[in-house]
Amino acid sequence: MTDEIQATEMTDGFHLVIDALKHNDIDTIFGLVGIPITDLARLAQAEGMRFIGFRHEQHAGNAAAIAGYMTQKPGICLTVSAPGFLNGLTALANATTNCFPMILISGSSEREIVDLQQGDYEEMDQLNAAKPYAKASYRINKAEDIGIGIARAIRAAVSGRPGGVYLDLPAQLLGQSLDAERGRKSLVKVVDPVPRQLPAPDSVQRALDLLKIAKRPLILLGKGAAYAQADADIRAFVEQSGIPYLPMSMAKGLLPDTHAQSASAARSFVLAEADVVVLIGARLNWLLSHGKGKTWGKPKQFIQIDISPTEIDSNVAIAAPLIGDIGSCVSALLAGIQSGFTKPSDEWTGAIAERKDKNLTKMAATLAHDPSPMNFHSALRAIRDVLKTRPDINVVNEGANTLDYARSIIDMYEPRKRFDSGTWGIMGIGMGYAIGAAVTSGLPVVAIEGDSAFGFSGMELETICRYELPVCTIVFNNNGVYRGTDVNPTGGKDVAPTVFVKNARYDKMIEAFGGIGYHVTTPQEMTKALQEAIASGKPTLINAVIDETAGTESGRLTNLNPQSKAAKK
Ligand code: ADP
Ligand code: TPW
Repeated sequence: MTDEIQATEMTDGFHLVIDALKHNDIDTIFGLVGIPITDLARLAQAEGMRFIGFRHEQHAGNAAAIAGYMTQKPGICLTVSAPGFLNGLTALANATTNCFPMILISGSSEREIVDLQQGDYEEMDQLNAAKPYAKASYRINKAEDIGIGIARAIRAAVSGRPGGVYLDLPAQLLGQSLDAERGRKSLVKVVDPVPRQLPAPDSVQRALDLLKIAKRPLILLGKGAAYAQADADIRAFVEQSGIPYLPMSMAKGLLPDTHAQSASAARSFVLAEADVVVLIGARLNWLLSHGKGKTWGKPKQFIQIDISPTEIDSNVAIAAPLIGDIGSCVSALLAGIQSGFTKPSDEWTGAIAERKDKNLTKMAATLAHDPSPMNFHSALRAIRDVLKTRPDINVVNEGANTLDYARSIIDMYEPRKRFDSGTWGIMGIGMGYAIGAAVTSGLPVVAIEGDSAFGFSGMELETICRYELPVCTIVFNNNGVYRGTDVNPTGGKDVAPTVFVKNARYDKMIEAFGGIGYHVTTPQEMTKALQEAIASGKPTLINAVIDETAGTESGRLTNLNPQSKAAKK
């Protein structure tokens, strides 16, 4: 009798997907339901996972990506087929570009109909569409392969250089049934998903030899260094070597921005003057002027630590590549300097300190102004002073001027607390990252958003309110993209391409969903509103009225605009 019952116990694709995720300690899915995955979301919740439902898949994907960055575990985004998948694909591509581990799981329509292009509901060849934008793409066709398929997706997302993985789940797979015992046995727990990768000893020696002859060394920390969670070794290497360092935007807080060796306030000077630069998890892409040109001034040699061998020599020749995981590479360098290293000369550190003092004094004077209407600086000064008292708070930041000014004015004190437009300079990460960060950390989030940037994901305020997340969104409202003063040269009825509705009240948007809105026009009001918002632990939005003339076109990227490039020729 017992044997008979056991023999008929069955499972199906839906259950196996959830079982396989849980078997690998994945406890949260970010997504948006519909055919064929609604029951998958329901089941996830019924089985004790968290399902966070969004209003648009791109933001669910961004939440998954940032969760992956914060935890080294792949964030999961679940979508329906074709349009839902495509909405999620932007986030997948952004995750791959930024080296964040995530898995986009999309339901898909019937293969035989899709492949013959017979016009199925939401028909699309999703697997091939995903391939160019993902680190890896897989489809599972048989229920007994779900265990291995999910294991493969997890390992692909987090091992080596992390990235976005696409996993295609055809509707018929989810409905397939399988003997429960066979199903259980088919699950795979990924062993050592992020293995250490030790650098070769001769590579370490080459790097140390170069570092030891450097006269004006500089360490550059990128978000790969923050991702690696090798915080103590990185700090020890910086402090014991005495080498000044520069954090890239998302590496801010890896060491507190107030650290004596931070050269952020003398950025242009150190980039131009350094003779040996140690890149730790930072690519020499556009954000670093490709490692050449005026920004980099005097000739220099690079030591580059990266897990991806093909990153080396991508833009300029690298004198000493160090391939391995950042923790292992940095601890090897640390051991090397502990057996003999002369700290950089007073001449070098003194020159940096002098520049820093000069620039910080200048910045303090700019920040001290109290213009009316409020500008980016005075608003950010108020925010900076409140955030100083809460170093545990996550900061999300996007926009043009809002991004550029906040990055330099808001100090970070703890690692992996700052999430921004990143490698693509993408707008639209705001609410997705904010939700992902709040859900993952259980701590408050302050999202500092240009009004244009906010618009890309603004509807997710409802998601924030629905899950009662402690997210305070600050909209820097200057009536448009970059600023609000452009005019239509024809004098016609349409406003200029960069201009929005004047004096919009974004605070009223959150009130529609039961959140708390604030409308502020002075730094004093900003301070009070932000303090209250954080203390409340509730979903809040501060509509901050910023001088509509204050912004510059493309913030600090004006030089990348084709018209300004052409003007220089
Ligand atoms: P940033 O934008 O802050 O300059 P990038 O995203 O350009 O940083 O660079 C991150 C780099 O870090 C990538 O080249 C990636 O391969 C590397 N990376 C990510 N994780 C690790 C790790 N655990 N160990 C070594 N390198 C890593
Ligand atoms: C997906 C182009 C770069 S910055 C920006 C846009 C539209 C908005 C700037 O205005 P905002 O900020 O947010 O009001 P501020 O402080 O200057 O007033 N679409 C995508 N990504 C990008 N980067 C753009 C468009 C862009």
